Amino acid sequence: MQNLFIMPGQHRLPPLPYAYNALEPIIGAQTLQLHHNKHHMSYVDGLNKAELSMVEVRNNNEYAYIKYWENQLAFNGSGHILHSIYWTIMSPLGTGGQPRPETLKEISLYFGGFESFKQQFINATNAVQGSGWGILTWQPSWGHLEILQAEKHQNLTQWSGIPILVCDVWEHAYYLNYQNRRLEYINKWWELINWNEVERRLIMAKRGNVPLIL
Ligand code: MN3
Repeated sequence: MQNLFIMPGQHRLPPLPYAYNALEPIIGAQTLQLHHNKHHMSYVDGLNKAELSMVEVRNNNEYAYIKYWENQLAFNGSGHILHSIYWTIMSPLGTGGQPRPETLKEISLYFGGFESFKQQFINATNAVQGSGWGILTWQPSWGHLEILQAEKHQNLTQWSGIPILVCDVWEHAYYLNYQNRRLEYINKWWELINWNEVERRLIMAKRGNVPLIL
């Protein structure tokens, strides 16, 4: 088992596993740079700030703003985790490969086939209301995969689910390249999926291990 303890306020932005222009032409360098260096960074900063503020809150026994800080923990913590996964489950065009055996097995068992899974994932992701995510999650409480939407980063989850494959459909993820054409972005993004990483994450999740994000 992992022996991990991140002190309050010590979260760090993980490096991208490729260059900012590596996902061209599907995701442009400017989009990727802003997304990683500005947007994701702001979630890391927001999470650190919330954790450190909660240390003060506890020390001072002053809970007037507890609702705000709890909201910040959920929003920024979930944003940090989902973006950290998002970078790793994409790969430069042409190197994403095909779905691997364990992934295909679990998808077939629950969704009745890969094409059914793909259609549900794409439709669910495209239909997210406002800013959010399409998420393939391993649900250890049921022993099967599930597709969920997330609004913002933290709403509409099933607790204990472990995200395996995530697609960011906040406008900042695609607007420079696709403007309002979210579905076109999702279909193109599909070609970037790093199936080896999806397989690795699924196998670890089934063992009860959540892969380290940093
Ligand atoms: Mn984003």
